Amino acid sequence: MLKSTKQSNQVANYDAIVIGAGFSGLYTLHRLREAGFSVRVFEAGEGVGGTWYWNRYPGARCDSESIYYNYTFSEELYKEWTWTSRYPEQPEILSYLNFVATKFDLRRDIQFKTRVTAAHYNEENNKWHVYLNDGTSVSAKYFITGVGCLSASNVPNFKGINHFKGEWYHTGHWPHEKVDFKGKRVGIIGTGSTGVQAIPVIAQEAEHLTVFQRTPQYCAPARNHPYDPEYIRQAKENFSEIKRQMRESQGGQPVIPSTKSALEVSPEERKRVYEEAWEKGGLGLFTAYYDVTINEAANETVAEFVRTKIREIVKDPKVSQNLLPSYFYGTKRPIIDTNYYETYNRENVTLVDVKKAAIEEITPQGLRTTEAEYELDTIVFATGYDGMTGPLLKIDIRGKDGVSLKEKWAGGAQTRTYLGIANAGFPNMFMITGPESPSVLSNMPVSIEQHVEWISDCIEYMREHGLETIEANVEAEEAWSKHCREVAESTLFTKTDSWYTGANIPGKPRGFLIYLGGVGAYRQKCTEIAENGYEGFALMTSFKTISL
Ligand code: NA7
Repeated sequence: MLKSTKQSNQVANYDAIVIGAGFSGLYTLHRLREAGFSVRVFEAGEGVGGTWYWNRYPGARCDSESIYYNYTFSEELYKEWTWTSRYPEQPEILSYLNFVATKFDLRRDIQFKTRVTAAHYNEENNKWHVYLNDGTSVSAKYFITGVGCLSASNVPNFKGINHFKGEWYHTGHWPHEKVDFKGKRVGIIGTGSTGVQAIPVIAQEAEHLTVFQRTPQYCAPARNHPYDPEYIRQAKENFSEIKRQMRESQGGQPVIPSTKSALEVSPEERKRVYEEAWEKGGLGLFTAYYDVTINEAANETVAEFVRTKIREIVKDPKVSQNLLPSYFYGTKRPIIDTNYYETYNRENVTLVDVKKAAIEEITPQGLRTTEAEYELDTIVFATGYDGMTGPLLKIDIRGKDGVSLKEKWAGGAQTRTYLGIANAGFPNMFMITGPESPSVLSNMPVSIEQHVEWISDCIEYMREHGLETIEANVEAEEAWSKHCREVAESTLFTKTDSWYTGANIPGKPRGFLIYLGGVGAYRQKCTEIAENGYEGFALMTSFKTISL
């Protein structure tokens, strides 16, 4: 439709501006461009990949199974790409996304090495003015964020960090060159999904690895293995059915939810089911019974099963005691690992409990806790992210009347969105997997595709109906946020301090910004809203507002 044009003030104007060239941005570009819109993507990295471009730390891999961790919008693409193993490693996912970018010729509309610093809505011309870190700006009718939920890394503000004489890295900004741990005394802070993946790999190379653990974790073995070509052939043959099941499921993978309570079966039967899940590997413990994340007693049955495994695997009883988690199983990200607990049996690995003896300071030579000093050559921060709102609030986004997203969300305490896609006061702005959508508690590519398709269908609808702006109503937003909170509060998720609740970032208000109703139900809701002429949104032509 519209071609990119230069306005009189030389600002390039597009139909849509997209931030980020990960799974979200790549598909948005493809989809909107195919529909005839002019699109420009801005990406801080030097290449495509998003999360998988930045997270190059040792052991980085995805915890969704490969054959489900990909796009399903193109059967041809699905059939052309062949995954090598059950859980894809970072280099393979990055190759996949590069393959996608080449196949659909996406790079020509992506400006790399460019960070969006601000985006302001101009009510006079109904356009978004987007400011870039090279000092230039561009404008567009639609402003779409594909910034990911976990791209604002969290390096805790430890005293002395700038005086450390060795090297330090955050896992989310890992160098492109291999980091050499040979002969080094390495310290790693953090035992979330990232730390658990990195620890066994670094331990194999480092002279000594000291793990600084604040919260012990529940992990289950990944049992990763190369794919049998016959399994892959069948998956490709059953593409349509797999796609349907993923889209209608709870978590974005074709898992049939259990209808049984963990408490209605005998302890022997429960143990049999948990042992089977443990042997199979993956997230089977999480989905074994429907009430694991909603009932405390049911939850404790899984929690104790994992603790028993830890006691069996880790030989030193003092170390195994320090590794026993006590929060509700699954209310932090359930982790799948490869030799994580086993790594604590190595002679060159030490576990330090920083809940008992907190980190006081990073010293020039290493790290000091309230109890001891550790000499280190390298420190790895596997300390996670300011999740969900963090990536959006890093950008100065301002809607109507110059009100910023930061002001609207009042530091996070008042975070309200409509469907996790739109915000009242921010016309023609769309968030892909924004706060209050299923996002990180689903298989991300499935949720991303659903948002991209919903948003691009909406933009096509606007064009067909000659509409100028679309904006969420305050009432619709309030109702959605309330529903989102009610669903979360009916589970155990809100009872644990985690990055899901914002508790990992000092001063961040507590909230739960993930929709737990499941991707199938959520998709249905979004579809109904669109079919009802975008219920809950105000749609405006240049002449009048149509409120629905
Ligand atoms: P996570 O899951 O947020 O883990 C961060 C880890 O770092 C966790 O063990 C934290 O302990 C620890 N941490 C954070 N700040 C500190 C301080 N100040 N002192 C000591 N320890 C600290 O991030 P990941 O990168 O592992 O995973 C993020 C997501 O990526 C994951 O959930 C998947 O969805 C993919 P805590 O548990 O807060 O006590």
